[in-house]
Amino acid sequence: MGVAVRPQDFKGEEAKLILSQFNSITAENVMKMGPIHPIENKFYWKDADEIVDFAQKNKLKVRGHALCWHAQTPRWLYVDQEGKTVSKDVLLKRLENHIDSVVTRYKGKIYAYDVVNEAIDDGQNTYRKSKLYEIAGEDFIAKSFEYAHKADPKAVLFYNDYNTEIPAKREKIYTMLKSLLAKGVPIHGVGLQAHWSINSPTREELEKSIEMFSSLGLQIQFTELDVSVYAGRQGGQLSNGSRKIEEAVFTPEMEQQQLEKYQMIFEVFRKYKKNITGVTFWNLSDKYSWLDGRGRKNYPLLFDKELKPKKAYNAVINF
Ligand code: 9MR
Repeated sequence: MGVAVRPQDFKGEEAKLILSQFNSITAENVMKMGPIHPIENKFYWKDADEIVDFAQKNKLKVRGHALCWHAQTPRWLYVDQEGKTVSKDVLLKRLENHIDSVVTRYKGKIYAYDVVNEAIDDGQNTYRKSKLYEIAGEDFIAKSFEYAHKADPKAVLFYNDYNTEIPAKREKIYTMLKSLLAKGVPIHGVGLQAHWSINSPTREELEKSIEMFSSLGLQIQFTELDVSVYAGRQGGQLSNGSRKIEEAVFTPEMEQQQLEKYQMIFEVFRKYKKNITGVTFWNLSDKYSWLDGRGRKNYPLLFDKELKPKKAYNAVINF
């Protein structure tokens, strides 16, 4: 059971909560390419090291997140000194250097990686039309896995995405994974992000996803679990840019609906426990969640703003 953390969570009450409830951590942001590799020949390791050191000291596992993602990439990755877009060859070399450096540094300390994050399109296209795709086509996906595997053959490598319970997107991810496996690409698992809400997914949608991805022989991890208290699919996308957070109330209705959703989710997780090798929550408590950045306060986690267990927590652990 894991949680996405920031270095500032390693102090005081937050640290105690992490250590009492979780045995795995993921860096919410500080291991992404932008923060860790801001300039071509310069890495900024300090924050990522802190995450790994905290885990080592306290015997926690670490999931690495994320080696290759279209968002939070540094600008230098795509352009040459004159500012012109680089060739596929150059882009792949840069990607290899990045992946190799990160995976080698943390070899034996990070047991699993989200190697490629969110490469599939939410709309009509198969692949997301990202800068990575524009320059390298779909090859950047297989290559990323090969680079990671070469750097640490023991690391468990995941493809990670959101909205994996929506049939059209699930199908596209399934087809891509199947073809990567058929080509012998070293991919061991699929990360289903699980940015969910009080009204989605349904039990059927969730079970179907687990069954489909397991049928490929891949292990499954739920990598970014939270349950928004607002209706609608939340997806995994970035904030709407609004900086002002309106203090919305966590109503008894929200509390009840969220509790029921969490209860259903964990019933399904237990039913498929043979296929699921990890569940990671995206943030620790309702005191801070990335969802707050969408303009209104959200309450998506199992611990409240005072870090106390919510009713949903009891619903999850008592079965
Ligand atoms: O929680 C992260 C948030 O603090 C960042 O601002 C955001 C943008 O980079 O990324 C968030 O985490 C994302 C994760 O890395 C990948 N899946 C979707 C998550 C929520 O956007």
